[in-house]
Amino acid sequence: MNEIYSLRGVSFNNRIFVASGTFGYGDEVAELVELKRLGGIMTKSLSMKPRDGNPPPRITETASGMLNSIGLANIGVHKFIEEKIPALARHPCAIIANIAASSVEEYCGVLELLDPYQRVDGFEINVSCPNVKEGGLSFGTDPRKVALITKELRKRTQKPLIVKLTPNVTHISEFARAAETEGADAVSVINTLIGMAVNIRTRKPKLSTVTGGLSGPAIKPIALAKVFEVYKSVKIPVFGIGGIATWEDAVEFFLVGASAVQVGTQNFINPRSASEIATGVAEYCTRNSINDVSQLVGSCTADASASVIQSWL
Ligand code: RRO
Repeated sequence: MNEIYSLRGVSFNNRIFVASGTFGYGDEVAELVELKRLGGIMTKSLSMKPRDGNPPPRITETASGMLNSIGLANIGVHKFIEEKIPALARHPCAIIANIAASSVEEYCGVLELLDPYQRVDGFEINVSCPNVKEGGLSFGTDPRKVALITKELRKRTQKPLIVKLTPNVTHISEFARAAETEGADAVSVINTLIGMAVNIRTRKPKLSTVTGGLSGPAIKPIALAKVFEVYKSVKIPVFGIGGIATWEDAVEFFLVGASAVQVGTQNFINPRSASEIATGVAEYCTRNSINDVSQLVGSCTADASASVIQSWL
């Protein structure tokens, strides 16, 4: 079966990617994972200057999920260019640079610095970090800002531009349409959901920032509904993310309309999970005489008009 997936002229090994923030910059786990079995690596979000992130504790486990409040800790774009791009040169999978910023100017500046590097195959624009005071959700919850950021970045690159959306809004489809209208090639659906956990002995929140972003299997049903909503609302491809732990989960996302998927939290349990999921999806297709995953995309026979979300589409 044909596993290659293309977006704006860039070919990916397959449709299974690893989600930003769960795979570092791609070099840390390279020796553990068969990278040619991945469509690509979404890097940890990069900002212009290095950031230490939020104080600990910034990760806590919950039932079927994980709460994080990393706060955009990252090495900064300059160190990424100097140290990581050379180390990624021989990786046999795509590298998508995820960018997060606190102003439109910073998004543009980081993208302009990275765009000339051939090793950077495309961009994922994070307008959905739940754990920073400036930028993050203040952009991602205003469709006019999502439109403006997309428009400005589109002028500055011919590479794939993927906008990563937050589920922490009423109608995510409104934001997907804003990104599509201004030239995004795809949207990633979804970033983490705002959540909270409390230590009953100390009566204090378990995270230093009180709330954090919930990920893992706990959010899969929400992510599926959001992907379905967005798929029904836009023509550009959707990267489905949210609690994918097995190849069966990935197939569910394809069926509700994802053209590609990202494996996130599961990487912390098994860094090989994405490559194993890629193999599982390929075997499922072969068993079912499916020549290309595109035949699965959106083929869930759900009647959108029977759904309560119909009026949002
Ligand atoms: O670094 C983080 O706290 C973080 C980011 Br940038 C994001 O996009 N999503 C998330 O759950 N955490």
